[in-house]
Amino acid sequence: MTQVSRIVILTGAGISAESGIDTFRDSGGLWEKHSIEDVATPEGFARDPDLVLGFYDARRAALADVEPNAAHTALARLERDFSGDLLLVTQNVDDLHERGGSTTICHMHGELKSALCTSCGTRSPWETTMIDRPPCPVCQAPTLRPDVVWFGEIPYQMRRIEEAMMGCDLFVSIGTSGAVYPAAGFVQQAKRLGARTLELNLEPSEGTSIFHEARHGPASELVPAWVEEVLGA
Ligand code: BJW
Repeated sequence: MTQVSRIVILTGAGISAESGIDTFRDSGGLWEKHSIEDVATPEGFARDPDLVLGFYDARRAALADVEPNAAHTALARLERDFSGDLLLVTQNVDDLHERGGSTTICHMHGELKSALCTSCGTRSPWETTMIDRPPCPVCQAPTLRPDVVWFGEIPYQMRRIEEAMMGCDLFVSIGTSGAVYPAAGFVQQAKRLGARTLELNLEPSEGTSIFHEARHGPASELVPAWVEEVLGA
């Protein structure tokens, strides 16, 4: 592998699949069991807040039963041992990158373990349930919602991501179907800016032909092998 000095990594649900967290669009995934319009839009939340709060409460509670896998820990090793710049951008709302040992993570679609107050706008760390309408730790209003990015909302930290994309020489996409924008457009953006692009996914994603290189297989195998290559170069 040629020497690289600035890497942007984008991860999606596929990196957490082998830890036991359902993906969205695979067979048996979350969108087969729940309607996107009902649980992942602001309109769905306004229509039936109990349904949405219950959906995210259950997913938050389920985090207690899963552990990071070899792909998460390999990315943490890369962060620790890589001498260049690295930004890990995840679309995932789970905390497996943190628990795998990564420390600098950009959660562009928010986090299950965070609450957003719709009254005062504060984002607070959150471990328990929201369906019982607990008060916001800051303004006390019983108006918390999951701090996740639904369709039609603007993802977090877009400026930070764009800045990192501008200077990167390698963009790597791991475990994402490439079906949701703006993340699905990062590969084109990176290419336009002159970066090399690599896909690591179980199967070809929607945008697989855009990447300079695509490797297909389970993240727990592909990611540690790729990290080994980068650190050994
Ligand atoms: C493995 C594996 C293993 C399995 N190893 N791999 C028309 C055109 C363009 C855009 C739009 C459009 N109409 C509407 C839009 C915009 C819209 C959008 O993209 N819609 C599409 C459906 C077309 N996007 C938005 O609304 C976004 N906001 C926005 O655009 O704002 C405007 C703006 C942007 C920027 C600047 C200024 C303004 C917001 C999108 C929010 C997405 N939210 C969700 C829910 C989050 C909360 C929650 O978790 O419930 O985010 S939806 C869901 O999809 C979740 C995920 O992060 C996201 C992506 O899914 P992901 O991670 O790719 O999972 P899967 O299941 O799709 O794929 C898993 C992959 O893993 C598969 O490929 C497997 O093969 C693989 N895999 N096992 C390796 N072991």
